[in-house]
Amino acid sequence: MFFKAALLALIPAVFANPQYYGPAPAPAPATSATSAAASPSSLAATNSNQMIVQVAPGGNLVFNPSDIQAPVGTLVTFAFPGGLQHSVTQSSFGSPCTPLQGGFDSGLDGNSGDTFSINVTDASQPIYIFCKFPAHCGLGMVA
Ligand SMILES: [Cu+2]
Repeated sequence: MFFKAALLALIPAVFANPQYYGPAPAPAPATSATSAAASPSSLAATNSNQMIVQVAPGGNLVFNPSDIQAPVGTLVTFAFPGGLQHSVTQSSFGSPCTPLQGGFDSGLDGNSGDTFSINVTDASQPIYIFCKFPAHCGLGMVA
């Protein structure tokens, strides 16, 4: 219910959410994401165990939505727009534009239709992400 929200995140703030995604699967930018108990789904439709986050929708340097609460078992799938490269890179509170050591990182991806997914394995801790393309984080591309 959060995706598709017309969120024009004008405030480049880091939002703290009580969730933790755990170790990321190996970066596999071209995989289509389905959760274990789900039928195939497109990026336009989610099932109860999947949330879609758009990466730089419409060329805006944001993640949309930039603030979600995902219970354990959720597959959070980031959808890349193609064109300009972006990434989904884990950071930490206090260092929102610095990769978290040992954190996940999609790598820079400019291919339309590519996705990067993480599984929520612990909902007790927040997780922070940013785009590591030069300057994007400082311009507000955080979530
Ligand atoms: Cu970016």
